[in-house]
Amino acid sequence: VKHPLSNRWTLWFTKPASGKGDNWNDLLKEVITFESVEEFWGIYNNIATVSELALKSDYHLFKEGVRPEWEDPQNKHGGKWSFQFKDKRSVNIDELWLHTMLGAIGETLEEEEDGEVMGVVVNVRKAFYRIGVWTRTTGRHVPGRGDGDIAGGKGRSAEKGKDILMSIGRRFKAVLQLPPNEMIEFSGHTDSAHSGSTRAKAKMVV
Ligand code: M7G
Repeated sequence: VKHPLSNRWTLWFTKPASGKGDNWNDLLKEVITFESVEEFWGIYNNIATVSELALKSDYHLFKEGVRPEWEDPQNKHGGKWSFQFKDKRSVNIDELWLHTMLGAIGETLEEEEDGEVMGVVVNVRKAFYRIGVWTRTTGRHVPGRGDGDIAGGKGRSAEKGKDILMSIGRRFKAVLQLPPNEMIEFSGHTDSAHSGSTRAKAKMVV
């Protein structure tokens, strides 16, 4: 008996750069797509855990058809909630990443109709582990679009869009077992690239 998931998910891996010539696209590899709980565990039990990965590795778990990149059409108006665990030795990163993946594939990071969660990511870096949840929108008006049109659409008001993102942030923070005084941050994928002075940043914390 297989228990189907609400969506099909694809696991991606970023392997550490070996030389200076390596670019992002050479390093990002599609691993496997699955559609059931049983397939998920079969894969999980046969791949390296996060704590076993080399520095500069990433795992990305995204809805099938969405590349784990800012440039993907379904990500380009979006952003991410993320947190950096700077005390790498004291955090159980394997458990937190597993719970983050289960939140994604079990669709418990959002209400079903929200359709905001595109994927989840873990980065292994020298100074920290970072876990993030990528969302389809930033809850922000996009200049040049119609009035009331929020990045990524669905005809939501800006207020409603922000509420949905804040709700995802609160759920994600609970999954990461963070105390109230530790904040997770939301940032739009394009904020760093072109943050015009007239445009307010969609920075949120929870
Ligand atoms: P990171 O892994 O998000 O954070 O980005 P880090 O700086 O803490 O390691 C590292 C680098 O990977 C970026 O500066 C980009 O060169 C590249 N990179 C990461 N992402 C998520 C993307 C992406 O979506 N598209 C492209 N083109 N490059 C990316």
